[in-house]
Amino acid sequence: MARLEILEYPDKRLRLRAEPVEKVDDTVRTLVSDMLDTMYAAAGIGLAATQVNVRKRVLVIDVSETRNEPHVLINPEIVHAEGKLSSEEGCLSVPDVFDYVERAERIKATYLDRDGQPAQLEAEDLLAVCVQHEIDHLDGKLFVDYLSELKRQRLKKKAFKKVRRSANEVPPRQSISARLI
Ligand code: K2U
Ligand code: ZN
Repeated sequence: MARLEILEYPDKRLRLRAEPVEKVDDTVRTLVSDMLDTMYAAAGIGLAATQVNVRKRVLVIDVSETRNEPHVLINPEIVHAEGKLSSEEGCLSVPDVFDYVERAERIKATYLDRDGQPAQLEAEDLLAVCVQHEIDHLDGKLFVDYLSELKRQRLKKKAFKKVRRSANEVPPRQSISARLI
């Protein structure tokens, strides 16, 4: 079981659309285990394969207090949605940004489970919001895309500054002699 690197906005790979899983085999099951490891380690309640740079339509969720009731959805599709719910969202791929997003209050989704068997999930409230948030990731969409243009411009500017700062912090490639004391 491994903890995977989580891509962070504005990484363009977060914008790639994930492809359907053709066969739920051991490779997919290993990915699911690693995604669950990564989600729990990051204290998240959901994680999509896109966030760990894997372009497969796989997501994991655990909204339980006890952190031991995982949902694994492969090739998820929302087949029914109703109601409206505005709730504060965050994202492991957009650190330190939290804002309100309106989504469907209740959904029904079809998917394949870890054994490749067709299944369906009826969800409401936080679980419904999380499923929609994670499926957005599989479509290359982030929750910040629902914010106002002004908010998006501000957080984009801040994110690019962070990327430039971290690039400058990486020690320039030095000759060996320069590294000797
Ligand atoms: O997709 C993710 O990044 C995981 C989200 C799932 C989620 C977002 C909004 C509404 C419901 C679920 C995170 O788990 S949100 C919570 C969070 C955010 C940053 C750091 C830790 C936890
Ligand atoms: Zn997210």
